[in-house]
Amino acid sequence: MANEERFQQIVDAEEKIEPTDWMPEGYRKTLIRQIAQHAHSEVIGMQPEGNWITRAPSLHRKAILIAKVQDEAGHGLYLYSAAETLGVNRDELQELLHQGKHKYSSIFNYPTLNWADIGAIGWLVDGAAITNQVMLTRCSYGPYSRAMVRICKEESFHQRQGYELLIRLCQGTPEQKAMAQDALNRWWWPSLMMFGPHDSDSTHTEQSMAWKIKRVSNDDLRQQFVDMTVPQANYLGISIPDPDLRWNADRGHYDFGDIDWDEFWRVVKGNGPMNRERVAHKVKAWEDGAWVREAATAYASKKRARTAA
Ligand code: FAQ
Repeated sequence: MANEERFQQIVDAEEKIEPTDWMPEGYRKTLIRQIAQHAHSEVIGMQPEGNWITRAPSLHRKAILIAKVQDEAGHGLYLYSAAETLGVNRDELQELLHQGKHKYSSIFNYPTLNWADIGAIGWLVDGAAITNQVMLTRCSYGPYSRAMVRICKEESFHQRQGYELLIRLCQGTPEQKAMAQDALNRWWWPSLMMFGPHDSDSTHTEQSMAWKIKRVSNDDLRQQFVDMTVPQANYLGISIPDPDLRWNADRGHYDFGDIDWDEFWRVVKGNGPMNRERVAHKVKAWEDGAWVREAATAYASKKRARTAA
């Protein structure tokens, strides 16, 4: 059977393509692009929350936040490993990120201005991430889909801790509730942008869905997220900053207002509020950590030499 035919048969049968299987070059390239972008997002995504570890209001909240930020680092590592199964080198991917040649999620280019932002990131950003990643557990590429299963379990804890933080704030003083509202006002629209451009403007959706890399389109996932999140905002007693948001009984979904796509593309192209700081911080951390990588490599070769002797 021809390679293409065998590949298509595996995809059609909902089985997994594994690293040693033949795959079209475009499939490999698309996966490298998406998985690398995803890995970079997890790693850069540590910054907005890491910023609040020293200022968490209690030991309990600090412990939760440290655990969450560590999880994001772990997600980055699984994902770089998944990308490596496609024949790329992790250092190469780092280099492309540091040079601004690789993208990462637009959401991490916004600042975290008050403690309620930590709740909003868990609730909205992790909520959006799970909505997107649950479909990726059914991705046709085995290593990526399996990484997603574990990541989704951890994201679910992240989402709940953020929502619980906001419940406590919304049940607190009027000032605390106002902080939660302010955070929702700033994070709502950027969270909707996480799902990417409208399907009609999405370069990759059609092909990625045919290959079963993506299983649901950007707009359908965004709608799922809005439908899930509106009742949660109602429960908190805070308002989603969208005058056009209303239940549409005919569609069985919430209608919502227009996204500012100029803002989206500005941020994606590197001109958001925090893009330069995020990349500069990442490059510095990479350079400052060089001695750790050198020491670990030296230790590993010493151990290998000892075992061989
Ligand atoms: N930001 O044709 P499409 C997280 C780019 S993880 C920046 O629709 P595609 C965990 C796109 O790359 C969050 N760029 O693209 C956490 C493409 O450009 P290219 C990350 C974006 O790939 C929580 C162009 O626009 N999750 O949050 C964005 O089919 C809390 C055209 O777009 C993932 O990466 C964007 N929002 O669909 C961590 C999930 N949207 O490459 C810390 C995996 C689009 O041609 C704290 N990724 N672009 O130059 C995906 O599912 C997909 O890649 C999409 C985009 C859905 C993001």
